[in-house]
Amino acid sequence: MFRRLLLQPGLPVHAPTCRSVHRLASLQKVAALPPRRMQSLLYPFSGLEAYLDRSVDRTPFQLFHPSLEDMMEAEKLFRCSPSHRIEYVSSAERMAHAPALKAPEVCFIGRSNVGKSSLIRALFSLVPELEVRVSKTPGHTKKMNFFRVGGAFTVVDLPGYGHRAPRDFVEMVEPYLFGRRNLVRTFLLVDGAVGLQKADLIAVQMCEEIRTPFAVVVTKVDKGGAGVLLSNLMDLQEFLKSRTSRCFPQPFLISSLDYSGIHLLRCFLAHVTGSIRLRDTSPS
Ligand SMILES: Nc1nc2c(ncn2[C@@H]2O[C@H](COP(=O)(O)OP(=O)(O)OP(=O)(O)O)[C@@H](O)[C@H]2O)c(=O)[nH]1
Ligand SMILES: [Mg+2]
Repeated sequence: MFRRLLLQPGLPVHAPTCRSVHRLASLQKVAALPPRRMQSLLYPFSGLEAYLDRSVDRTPFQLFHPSLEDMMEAEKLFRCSPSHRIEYVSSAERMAHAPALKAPEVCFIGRSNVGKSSLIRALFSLVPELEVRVSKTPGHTKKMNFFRVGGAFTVVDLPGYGHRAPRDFVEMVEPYLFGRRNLVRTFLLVDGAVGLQKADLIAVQMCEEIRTPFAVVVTKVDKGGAGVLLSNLMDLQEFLKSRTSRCFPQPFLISSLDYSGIHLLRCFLAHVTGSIRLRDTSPS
């Protein structure tokens, strides 16, 4: 199935980057922002609502709407301590080489350059010493990279499909998606500035066929403007509603640049891996 996603073989790229903690990486800093700014950072869909026709049903976009307290609880999991180490485990080119980990696992998949590694880096930004490599050149991530979040869960950064995908992308990723027993959620990333592409449609079909439920993450919401984003979002929502049965109905809007939606996604990861018990997820 994924074979059709390979447009061009990959070339090695080496672009190590330095990291510092973003000022909005922690909720404590976000909570000090003016209320409207805080609201749109934590729940990015709320920032788009003003542009939306009154007839559009908002419900699917707000299904997962945890309180600030729940997000704070989730954030604790993304902080390192001697008893809760957040670390890179290993990389694997084949399923047989994937580390034997028992904790629930989530993985991030999407076109090359859609922002998978950047998202993982933003999720782990409270651990600046943890290196997650990103690059503006497509095809940067060549292997499946495993990151352990204490004993709670594992996050897997997968290589991208499409332009400059690794030559052996299919051999690497398909057996993982179909065979990894502890995989509890697949996150399919779609670029919010360009919308669903042909290759993404194949990926959605693929996600429908694997045992694990999946959710869509809309990346780069800081780019392209609200009109373009909203139009792409409505098309995506319509497509997911009519063509999927295993996809969580709410797309997660994120920007790894300005941290929109990162705190909400941290909380969702903590929730789907059974790492926290939520108090309330309905919109207030
Ligand atoms: N404006 C903006 N740019 C982003 C965002 N996330 C990632 N990028 C940029 O997109 C480019 C690709 O980012 P990566 O995170 O390396 O993408 P990837 O999906 O891991 O790519 P591959 O490893 O090649 O599959 C980089 O130049 C990032 O800086 C975002 O939220 N907003
Ligand atoms: Mg990458």
